[in-house]
Amino acid sequence: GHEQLAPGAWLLRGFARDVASTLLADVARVAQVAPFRHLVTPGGYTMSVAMTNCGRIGWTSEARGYRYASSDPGTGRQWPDLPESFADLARRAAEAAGFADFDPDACLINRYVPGARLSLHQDRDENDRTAPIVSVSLGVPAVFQFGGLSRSDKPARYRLEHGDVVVWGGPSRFAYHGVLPVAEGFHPETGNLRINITFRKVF
Ligand code: MD5
Ligand code: FE
Repeated sequence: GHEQLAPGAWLLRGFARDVASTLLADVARVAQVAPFRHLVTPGGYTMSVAMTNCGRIGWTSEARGYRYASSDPGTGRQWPDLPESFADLARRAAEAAGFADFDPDACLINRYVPGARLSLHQDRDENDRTAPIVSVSLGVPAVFQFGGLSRSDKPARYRLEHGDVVVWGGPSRFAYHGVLPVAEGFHPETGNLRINITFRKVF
């Protein structure tokens, strides 16, 4: 079922379940070329979530700020190509939520161990403010916080499970959001990890 969380925000439960194994194999291939690493925020805090990217450009954080870069600062090499399985899923999910012809140029992969979290934030580093963000959850579940356009809006909570996809577009594109510390758990395909893949159109 397609559940509307707010204007422009659609939760597609289980949408990626049947391709999840393929997605995870492709995550592993990406990580062989562009290893996961813990980025440091401009505030000097090392993130508990490990990250890597694929596609034309990737999101990184450094002391001087957040930015999109066409090469991996960790290796100096270009980010790996967007796997076909990723591009196909992103496009189909966007379409199912009413966003035709989604053509992402950036794909951020987040890896959570138990206890890892993402504090409440907005995604504002993308130049294209009309395209949605498509997010795929894999592995152990997490509690997602979905707030409003003001940091002080009390967030709603949603449990996101293996294969769930959320499309954040329209007025929800700039809502505050976060991930509560991931609990100890086990998933047959990821062990104790949660993996989240986000597809974005930056330019
Ligand atoms: C995650 N990642 O579960 C989330 C999924 C990130 C991030 O937040 O920045 O890497 S993407 C959730 C998202 C994106 C854009 C808008 C909204 C949520 N929203 O309006 O709630 O690792
Ligand atoms: Fe975010």
